[in-house]
Amino acid sequence: MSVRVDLDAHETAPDAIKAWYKRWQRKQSSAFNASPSVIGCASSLEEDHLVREVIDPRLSDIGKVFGDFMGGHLGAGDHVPTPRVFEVKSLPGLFVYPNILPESLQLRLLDKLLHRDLSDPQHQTNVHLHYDVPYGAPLPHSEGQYLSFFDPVAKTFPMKPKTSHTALNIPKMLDKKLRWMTLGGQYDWTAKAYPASPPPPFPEDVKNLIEGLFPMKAEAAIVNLYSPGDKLSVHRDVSEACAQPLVSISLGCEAIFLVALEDGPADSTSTADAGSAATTPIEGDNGGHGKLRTAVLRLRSGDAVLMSGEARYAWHGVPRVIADTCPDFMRSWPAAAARASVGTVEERYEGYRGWMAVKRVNLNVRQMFADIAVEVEGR
Ligand SMILES: O=C(O)CCC(=O)C(=O)O
Repeated sequence: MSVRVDLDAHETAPDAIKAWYKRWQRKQSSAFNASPSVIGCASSLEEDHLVREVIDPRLSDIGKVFGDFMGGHLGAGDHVPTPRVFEVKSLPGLFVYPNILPESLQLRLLDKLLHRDLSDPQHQTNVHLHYDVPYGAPLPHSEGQYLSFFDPVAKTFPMKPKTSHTALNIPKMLDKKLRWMTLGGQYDWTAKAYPASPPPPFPEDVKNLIEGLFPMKAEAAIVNLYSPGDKLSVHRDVSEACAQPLVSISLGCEAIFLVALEDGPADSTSTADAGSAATTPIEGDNGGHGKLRTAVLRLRSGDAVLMSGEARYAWHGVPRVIADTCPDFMRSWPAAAARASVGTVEERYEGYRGWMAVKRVNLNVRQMFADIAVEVEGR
């Protein structure tokens, strides 16, 4: 599949898709439980009318990829499960990897994203748009790493509004205000484009993890942060200069993830392979177009979703983050699982114990540029 230069990053979703998203947004939570139309509702995913299982040979070496990320060892309780991969029948190219990341790796990924990468001044956040975000001095012996914003010392960092925005401090920023951070390519949400200037390097360990598991290069990422009540409107990601897959990793509270494509006038796009339960007749005015092909996924901590092929450019959004669903092993993060004793290194995050119990963090990784075939000159 080649890059779709015809797609406009500023275009909004067709009315029928917006209406479908709204219907899901208004549903009672019970609709997300044990519903036959929601993929991932049951405690384990199995082949059914919505998904088919596929084999991904690249995952045969998954233990090594995880071990490298963890600096050589996984946690004592972690066995590396044989990863299972499912393709959504209605949207070929949309793959779900349920529970692919072991628990200790999920915690380590949070550490890296939210202690190390969030406090790296090269990475923009939504808060930077309105405030001068303060940083401490680089930590000694840490190759440019700065003090985590979760450290008690960061509470005193002065934060200046750039415009007439209300006063903010680091705890308030972490509690609710922080909604996204960018890694690698620093996506400009207003221009809906990547700046021409060279991006900061994509964090190498996260890059190796993503590239070891999925068929893509990790060149840009958006780390989305949600609290229950937050949502992400329906949109599509079309600003990358290539059609390589995009991967999305969920940590913390569960969420409902909607994906849809509107087929063109009835006879122009085949829906032959679509699971019938996920083929929705358009309701309301859709300009005379055909059908929606949809998928509703319940994403849990440790799940990954890969959007490739025609699903790479599908409309998608998060209408709901489900309260009280953060897994037990993660609820106390950034504090240690057991209460840390006074004076220990672990104790410094005690003030934020349980922060993650009411959060969902989504690591959404993209390849920005096409793979360039290197021509080797003959002699
Ligand atoms: O939070 C998610 O699961 C999806 C995020 C997303 O769609 C995006 O960052 O473009």
